[in-house]
Amino acid sequence: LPLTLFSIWTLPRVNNMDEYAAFNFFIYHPHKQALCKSFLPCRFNFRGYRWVKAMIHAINDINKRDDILPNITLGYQIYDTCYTMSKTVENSLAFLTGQNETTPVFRCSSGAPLAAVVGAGGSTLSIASSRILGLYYFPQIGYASSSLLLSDKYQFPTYLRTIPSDQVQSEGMADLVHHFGWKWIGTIAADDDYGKYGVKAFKEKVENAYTCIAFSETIPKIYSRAKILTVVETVKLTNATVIVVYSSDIDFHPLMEELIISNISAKTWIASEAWITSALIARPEYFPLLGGTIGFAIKRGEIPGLKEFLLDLHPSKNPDDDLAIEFWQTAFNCTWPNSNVPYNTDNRKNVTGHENITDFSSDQLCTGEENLEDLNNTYLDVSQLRITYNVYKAVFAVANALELLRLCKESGEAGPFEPGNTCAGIDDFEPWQVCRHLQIIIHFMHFLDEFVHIDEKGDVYTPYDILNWQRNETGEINFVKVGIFNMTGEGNKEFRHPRSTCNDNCQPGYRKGILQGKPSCCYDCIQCAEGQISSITDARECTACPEDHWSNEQRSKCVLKEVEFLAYGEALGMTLIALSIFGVFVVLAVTGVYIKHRATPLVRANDRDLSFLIQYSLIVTLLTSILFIGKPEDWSCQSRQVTLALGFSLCLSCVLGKTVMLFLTHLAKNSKVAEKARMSFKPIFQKIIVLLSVLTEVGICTAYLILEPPRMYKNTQFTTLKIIFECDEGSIVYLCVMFGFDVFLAILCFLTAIVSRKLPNNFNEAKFVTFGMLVFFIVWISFVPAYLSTRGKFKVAVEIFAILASSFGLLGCIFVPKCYIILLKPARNTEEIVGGRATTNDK
Ligand code: TCR
Repeated sequence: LPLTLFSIWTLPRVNNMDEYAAFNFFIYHPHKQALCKSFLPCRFNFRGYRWVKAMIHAINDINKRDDILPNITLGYQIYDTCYTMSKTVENSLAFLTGQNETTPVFRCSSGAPLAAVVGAGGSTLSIASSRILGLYYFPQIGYASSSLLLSDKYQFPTYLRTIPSDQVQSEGMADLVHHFGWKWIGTIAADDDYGKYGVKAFKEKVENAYTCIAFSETIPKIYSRAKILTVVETVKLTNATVIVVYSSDIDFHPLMEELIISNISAKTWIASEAWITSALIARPEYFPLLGGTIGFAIKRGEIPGLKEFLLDLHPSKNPDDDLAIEFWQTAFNCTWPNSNVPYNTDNRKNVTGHENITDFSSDQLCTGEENLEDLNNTYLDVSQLRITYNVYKAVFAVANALELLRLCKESGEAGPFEPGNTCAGIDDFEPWQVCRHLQIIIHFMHFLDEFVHIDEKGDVYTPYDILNWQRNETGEINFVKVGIFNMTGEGNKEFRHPRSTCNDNCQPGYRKGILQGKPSCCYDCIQCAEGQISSITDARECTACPEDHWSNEQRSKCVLKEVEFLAYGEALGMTLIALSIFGVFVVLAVTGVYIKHRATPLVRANDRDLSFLIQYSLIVTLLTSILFIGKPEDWSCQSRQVTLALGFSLCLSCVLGKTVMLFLTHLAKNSKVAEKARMSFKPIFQKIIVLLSVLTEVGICTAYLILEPPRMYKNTQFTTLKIIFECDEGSIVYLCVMFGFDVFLAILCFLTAIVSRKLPNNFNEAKFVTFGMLVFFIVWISFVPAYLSTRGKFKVAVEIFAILASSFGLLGCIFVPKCYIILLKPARNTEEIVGGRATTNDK
């Protein structure tokens, strides 16, 4: 009992298949040389031999035993597969035929030698036939089988073809997908060597970091509605809008029917060569679904005289031509009389179960008068000769090879066959010899106008047309050539441009966020954080804006931050300036009054010069408020606080000069010593107080400006959206000392004034100074919390407000009452009332 085929020889892996195939072509001869031995590096496989020995041993054991298979002896045959496909198939045949060597005759019934096989159609069929034909080195030329598998010359040594391998088409599809930026693609493949390997090659080419496969479905080879419906469901649910279909029209059709029923639309279909121009699919009723389909078609060709030949068909020409009769019956829906060709039943139509079986067993008999030219079907349509043209080419290739073979003998030159450079004769040749000639011819065959080149793998390479389905005015589908794919990637770019992505792209301002467990084409879009931007779609990350920039609201651009400061132009700034100028005019008015009435007792009392100085200092303080407005600069930052402090120190020291005088007067009422002191207190001393105070303040200010001066500062911390221009005060300590000195003067003023407030002389000057000081304190005490709690330009406004308020306070309390008397109550402006003694100093 022969058990199995065993391998005891193996072939080491060959890296370069081409070399291998070429080698194979030259020396293989099935009858003279065992294939196995022609492979040079054939080594004995000890492991395999151990397996063989184990089997023999097991059989021997079983034969010896009585408890199993008593009285029966097992036998065996061992075949060497050489670890090769062809040897395995051959051995299987040998095993089944019971002969040691399978010996085909390569002759047809008439005795004529067989030359070659053209076909089969589909890849799966070609593969099956090629396994056997290859075994005997029988030439085979395919015209439509485009599966990549057939390029494998190890498995299919004698297979050549006139259609390019799907490798090219898949590459073209991938290019197309990349060209349009589609990122999320669905694939549907027929369940055969064409669909599966085509899609596989497509996937390998198309998939990258940005392009993913949304789904991969297969159309069953044997009709199953349930399976088709799952495909339909997938198509319905997917958000991929581009779907690649690698299938023959016949396999695709049932799916098409279901897709139409389920009303799917808004998909872009990418058609493989097998259905792009198929009349079965390109039907107006499918247009809502398939409109706009883009697909690849092999080059079109013209076959001279084909149309006439096609028309030259009539069943009466040859009563044995069953195919012609069947054609006629189907085309004209009639029955050919006196023939046993069955009525045609179109099984395709009812496979989906949606259409009733169309039975063509028409009662009508064919008359033979039917006119072929009236027929409007694909048979007569010679406008899209693509596969047809390939068939034509294939036949020509065989004929040319045979011609070469014939010439070889007749020319008497050295032939290609070893040993001895012999030739074969046209009436006596071996298949492998035809093969060899085919190999030669096909490398440089001029066919019609075209140069056909078939490479070592038996593949031709022709450019593909890129076709687009468009509907013409009459509602028919036109295959519009929109481009060419010829591996150099040049294509036509005038397509409409549908999108196909797993999710919407991330807009600028967003970045991609990984979704756990999903393909890389499905992602989240996460908005960039504030201050960060992404300016492109589908950015991987956000970038931070430079320091003085900030992200806009969409986070797509960095924009200059808004700058904030109290500007001259704005309402608040203008109001404050107006107030300060107004104050200056009031002071000037007071000065005017004082100058005009400079000789009157009231003005002369308690040192007129000090009064003028106070007015002057008030002008200074009022005007410094203007320094606070406008865009801060180093100089304005440095001058504003210092000027203010100096202004106040001048003002307050002058007031102090006055109140010290009043204070002494007050004391003098009660003690002789004080009286003496007051008498000796010359007006010059008042000025000395002023001078000393101002000099002290100048000293502090100078130190401040030299050691740690204020500077302009762009504050970005407080808010991210704005840059606040403000002054960095430098040293807080100096600042405090500077203003502290003013406060110290103010307190002295206040104290001396409050003590002497009851003095009647000098028109209650002490009382008004007390009020003035109170106003001053209230303003500046309330200033502190207000200042600390505001930000940006309002902080500055608060300070200006305090300056203006305190200046107006002093102005109002010290000068307004006096002006009132000077101008309106001159009667009271006399020595007696003003206070004689106090005024003595002025003389
Ligand atoms: N290769 C397919 C069969 C096929 C076909 C066609 C069938 C092709 N083009 C056109 C009918 C019409 C391409 C295969 O199976 O390899």
